[in-house]
Amino acid sequence: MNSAFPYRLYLVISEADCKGRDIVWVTEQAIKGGVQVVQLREKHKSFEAFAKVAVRLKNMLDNYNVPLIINDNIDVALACGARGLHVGNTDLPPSLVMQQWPKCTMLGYSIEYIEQLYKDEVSHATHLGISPVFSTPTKTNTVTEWGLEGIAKIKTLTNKPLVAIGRMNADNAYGVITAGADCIAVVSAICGAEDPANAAEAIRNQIEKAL
Ligand code: TZP
Ligand code: MG
Repeated sequence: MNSAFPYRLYLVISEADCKGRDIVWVTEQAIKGGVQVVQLREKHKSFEAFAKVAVRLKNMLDNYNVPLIINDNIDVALACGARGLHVGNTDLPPSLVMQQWPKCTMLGYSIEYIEQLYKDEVSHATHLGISPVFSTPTKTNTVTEWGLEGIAKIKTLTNKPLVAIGRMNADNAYGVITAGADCIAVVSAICGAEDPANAAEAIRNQIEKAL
């Protein structure tokens, strides 16, 4: 267990992922099922709309002491009082995030190709996304499909906590943790489920079994 990143199940969510249901409801159900950290990832909203949903989500998450991470928008993160930010390899680099927001305590950085691990930017992140472990219709503009071998390889190159993302579900969670991931991040297997609490619980159970 990494004391700086003690989370095992991570929900990545947008309003569009929730099949017409309220994002705060879906997220709260997911927490009841065992989700421990939440990232709001809104790719097509105005600043105002993004910030509004972030504030609603943050108010609910505070009741559970579950941290909120904002995808790739430092202004929204600051506006809603989020715990942290997540950036990819074409976003604001981690070193500049920390310059602009020195008090950011959770900074995720997506590893999309192996060369990133040989550069200094990774040192500024608090955890790394293995993106994607398996290719997924949820995000198609990806570079490397890491697979289980990729998780093991990345683990030899860094001590940062590793968050596996990309088609994660209850069937593959056990193998992904066994391969070396510290945490599993999920969009559709939870947000798209009829019962998000049950879906989260099934994944969390597989994670706990693998630990
Ligand atoms: N980054 C890499 S894969 C992905 C993101 C945001 C989407 C994962 O979605 P799903 O539905 O859990 O495969
Ligand atoms: Mg991005």
